[in-house]
Amino acid sequence: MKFSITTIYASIIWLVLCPWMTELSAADSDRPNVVFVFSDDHAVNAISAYGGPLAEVAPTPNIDRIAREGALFQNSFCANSICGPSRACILTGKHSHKNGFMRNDGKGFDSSQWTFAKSIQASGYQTAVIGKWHLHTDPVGFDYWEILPGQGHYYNPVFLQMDGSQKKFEGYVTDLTTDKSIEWLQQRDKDKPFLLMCQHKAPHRTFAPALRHLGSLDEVEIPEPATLFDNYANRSATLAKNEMEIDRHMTWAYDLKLRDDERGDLELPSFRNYGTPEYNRMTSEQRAQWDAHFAPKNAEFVRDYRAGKINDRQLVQWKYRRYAQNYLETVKAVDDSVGRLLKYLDDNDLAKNTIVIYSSDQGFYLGEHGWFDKRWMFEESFKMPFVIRWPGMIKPGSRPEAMIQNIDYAPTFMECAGLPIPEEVQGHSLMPVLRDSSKKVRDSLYYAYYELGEHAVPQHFGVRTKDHKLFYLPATDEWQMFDLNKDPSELVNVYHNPEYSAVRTQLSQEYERLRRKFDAPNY
Ligand code: SGN
Ligand code: CA
Repeated sequence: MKFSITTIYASIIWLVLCPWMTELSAADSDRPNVVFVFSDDHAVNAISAYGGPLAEVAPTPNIDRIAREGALFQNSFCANSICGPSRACILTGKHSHKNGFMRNDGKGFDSSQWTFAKSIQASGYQTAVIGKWHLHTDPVGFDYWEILPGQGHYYNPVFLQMDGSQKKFEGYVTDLTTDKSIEWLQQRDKDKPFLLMCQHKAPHRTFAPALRHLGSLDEVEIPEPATLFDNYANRSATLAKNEMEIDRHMTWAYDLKLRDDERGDLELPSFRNYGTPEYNRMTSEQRAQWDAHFAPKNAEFVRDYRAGKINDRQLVQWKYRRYAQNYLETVKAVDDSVGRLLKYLDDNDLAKNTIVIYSSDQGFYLGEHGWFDKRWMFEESFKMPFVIRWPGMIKPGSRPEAMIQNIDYAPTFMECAGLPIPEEVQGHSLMPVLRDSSKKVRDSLYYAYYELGEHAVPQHFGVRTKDHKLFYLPATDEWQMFDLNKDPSELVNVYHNPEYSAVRTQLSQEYERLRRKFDAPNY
């Protein structure tokens, strides 16, 4: 290889300047820190600041504090309602077909591509990701990472270490993820801005609460959603073929916490049996606390069921109640985590110059349409919570109506850090909305779901505007269209209704426009 004199001089100048340039940006105290608290499957309906039907029975005071002191985005959505793909959209600012992580199939995130984390790290930020990652390849763009393998476990979980080893920790995953996040904050270089991504497994299936929260909602009546007994009429017949019903598909031991040995010879309609992986991981002390909560309730249920006191409808209601209580109790530790992180920022004089965000990879059904799980472009799983605090920038108590999407996070972080947004990024920076909550960033959203059959949800692709939603199901060549104002629960497909022909034309054109704009692949 030949080197010209100019190349050698340029290299020397670069070597001398490089550390100095990093120092320069590091010393730039105007650049805000970022604490991104991200959970898994946390529905907006289970965050009290969003004011849904569960707000009173299951308050989330710490997440609500972020909303009170900052902004709560009322129309925040994902681009693909499933875990790994949502995370890839966040890192890259691009739709799934562009970042390549289209489904949770274990293929692995291509970490050679651009991510905001890499850029921010290169610009002098200290970066860390701790907790659930679920992208199958090691994190890149982080000075420190400690992640759960795959979905991870709730009790006594294993964390993957940067040196390739795996370590098991005694305790509850949400608390451990928070402990590790705070430890990282404590040991960081205090002269540099930082990005911390604290990513919880909770409240993902199997909805296993922290022991200290077991029974905390025992005395609370949990309201049932109006569509708990949805019969799936007036929409695609595909909906009735789902495998995500509380009634037919929740498993007794795994989801509902009624073990085979507690059930005895009682015949109960069942779907699959996934066993009791979390219970099997517990120490004897942990099990004793778990059993003290569940065993008497399970015995009473078995007795009543055997005595014929529970009819089919009541059985669904019992399952809903059990599911919702576990889910909402699991959320409590996530809210505690937010409280601990906010306290750390307060105690260390960091609150003022730190952006704090709470979000979750997609929404979730809490009995709406009779479902658990996500995936569909219906509101409950399409929506993501997004609350953000940035003192001095965001007016406290803001409630922006702008339709935002997870592909917007990367460009927002770039602009916050004073960095240029690459041309290829498909999302928009939210800075205009953070400055002025009446601003919007788009008129319509593009959605694409590519999974191949889990929970029997077919692939579908659509557009949502402020007032309407249209999506296409290639497998059955069907279109579904909903009037979000008249029918917020999305119970009637108006695609073939002549009264909507003008809207239908306009939405179809918008859908095609977005597909061209984003260079979406054929079905
Ligand atoms: C697991 C769950 C599913 C869930 C997917 C995706 N089954 O497969 O119920 O839909 O994860 O969730 S389980 O038996 O493993 O609990 S995601 O959050 O990773 O997208
Ligand atoms: Ca998820």
